[in-house]
Amino acid sequence: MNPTPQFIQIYQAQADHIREELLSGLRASKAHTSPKYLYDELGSKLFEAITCIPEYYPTRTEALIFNMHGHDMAKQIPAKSVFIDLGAGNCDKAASLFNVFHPARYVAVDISVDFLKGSLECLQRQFPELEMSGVGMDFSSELTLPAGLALNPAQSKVMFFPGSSIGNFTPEEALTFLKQVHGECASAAGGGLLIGVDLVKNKAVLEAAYDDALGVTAAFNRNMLLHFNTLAGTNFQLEDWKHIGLYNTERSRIEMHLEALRDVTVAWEGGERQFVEGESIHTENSYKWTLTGFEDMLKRAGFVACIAYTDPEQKFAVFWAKA
Ligand code: AVI
Repeated sequence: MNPTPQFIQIYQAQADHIREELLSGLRASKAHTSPKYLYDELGSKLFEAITCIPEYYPTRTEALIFNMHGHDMAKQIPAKSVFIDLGAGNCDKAASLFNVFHPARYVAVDISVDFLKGSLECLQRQFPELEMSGVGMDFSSELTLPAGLALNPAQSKVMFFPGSSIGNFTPEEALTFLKQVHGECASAAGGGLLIGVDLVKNKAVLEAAYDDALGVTAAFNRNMLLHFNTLAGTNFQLEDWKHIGLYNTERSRIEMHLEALRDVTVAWEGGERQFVEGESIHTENSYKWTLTGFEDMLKRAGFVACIAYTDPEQKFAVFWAKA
């Protein structure tokens, strides 16, 4: 067995393209950005801190569900499959399941191969028998696994998308994405999707999770302004902006915004945008699903059978969706 993981980088957006995307969102009448810009180096660390705060229940609850139901899941999920981890990050979640699902191969996909390298090489030393590959790609708008992976068509594929990351897609984007996932894992060899989904619940519980007492989520959101300054050359000042995390009941989503505390002019080379006090930049949506609503979407995406595993309070669900 080759003890060195294979790495493939598909495409990295160019600095000019990123700057133009950010500035066009800033110029829009309702200013907005893509939540992917929350994750610079500090933003990723702040997100890790969020997963530890008492109010942010999703990470803990998902881990509880895997503890409670992992062995039942393993009866449904084909063993000796290729385990494809979408948004693998530090690979910890998938690694904690290797001894439950016994995959034959592990493919970790993340926006940056550089970020994956350290974790995957370390993981390979822990699991020398398991073939591992890292793929650097932004699959949020298009998911096609690279031919360079040389996946064996006779081997089943299990796609893994934990953490309720699907909540950061609009329902339309989520359906398109799930169809692409289905296209990747459907084969005569069997296969499917293991996905974590945050469920609709009491507004106060949701809002506390996205506006915690310690202010970690506020720091995570406001840090995007510093990232913006780095990527687009803007002159955002942290003291002009406050974090907002509110549940929009009609749309079943948490909305994060950055609200101007006073009239502010944001400038960059060749342009500027004025904000009046109280005006905001919409930085993230985090959709919450019902069990039936999400199952319905999985079926519309092409999955033939679904099992939902939940915690006793039904805060969160992990679906196994058979392709
Ligand atoms: C990554 N994603 C699933 C998180 C969520 O809950 O939507 C991001 C996050 N935003 C604020 N807190 C956590």
